[in-house]
Amino acid sequence: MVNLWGNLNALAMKLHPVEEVAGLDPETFYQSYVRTKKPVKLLDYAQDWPATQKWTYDYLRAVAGHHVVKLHGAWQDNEPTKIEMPPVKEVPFRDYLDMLENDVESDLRIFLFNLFRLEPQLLEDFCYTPIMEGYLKDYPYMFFGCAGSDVRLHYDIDLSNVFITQFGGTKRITLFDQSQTKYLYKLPFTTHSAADIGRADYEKYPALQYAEGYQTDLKPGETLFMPGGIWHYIQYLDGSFSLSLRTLNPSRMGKLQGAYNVLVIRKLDEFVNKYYKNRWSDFKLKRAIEKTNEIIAEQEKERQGQ
Ligand SMILES: O=C(O)CCC(=O)C(=O)O
Ligand SMILES: [Fe+2]
Repeated sequence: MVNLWGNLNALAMKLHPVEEVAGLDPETFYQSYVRTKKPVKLLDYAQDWPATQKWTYDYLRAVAGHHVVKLHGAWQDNEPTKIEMPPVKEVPFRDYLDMLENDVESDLRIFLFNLFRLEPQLLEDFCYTPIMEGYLKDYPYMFFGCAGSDVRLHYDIDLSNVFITQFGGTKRITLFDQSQTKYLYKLPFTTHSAADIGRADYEKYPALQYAEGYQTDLKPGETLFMPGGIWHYIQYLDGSFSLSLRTLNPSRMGKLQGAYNVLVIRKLDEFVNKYYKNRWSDFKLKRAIEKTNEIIAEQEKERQGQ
């Protein structure tokens, strides 16, 4: 297991453990976690899935090793405010799986991978566990990452709920709910933070130290419920992979906001980016920093006035 980032807990952010539960009925789950938008680890969500035993690296190599896959590199190498990440190379899936199995340290990742379009028989190995309704069954996505890779702090643009089940190794997941957005240097017109919280620079991003969230190490067979709109930052401590199943945001407001983000905000960002490229990304970074620092200055003023 690698940890190239140091311990986030040692930093100023307050990070609480995520609750761990088993045996929840749908109503209790809804009332305690969906409605309140609280993350929770579901220890038995995947307990009846053949996948938890079957999806070894050998099995994936045998079933899908011949497909050519696109690998993405470190998100920091991609201009800090650019959202689209072009792949850095294409390799046979089996070669990449070798890297994961051998815990080769690298930034290389595969994200939002619908392996099931290529190999539909893999759909037999899991089910949409009926703890909640509204699964987006056309979008079962897999995420793969080498030991030492990380996923920038973001929330999912469509505001869907995510059930993320882990295979092959450990992932460290740091979460913040929407109340913390004011401390997280959100880039305007995106759902991404400008800050690299794995290597937090508190001089450039002082507000990060006020952020309060959760952190958990997700182990094989465990599932984390990430409620719609929750910020997540992910560190691959080992080469590993997971399956993310999504459900629609249960509130009408959430659905509308999600659709608006995807159809209007993202398109607008892409459009302006096309014409103004660097000026647009410089503007977004500047705004993210200014806005967050204004909030902090305001907060400090109030505190001193009390
Ligand atoms: O695990 C990963 O690599 C990213 C997962 C993620 O961001 C998601 O499921 O929304
Ligand atoms: Fe995500």
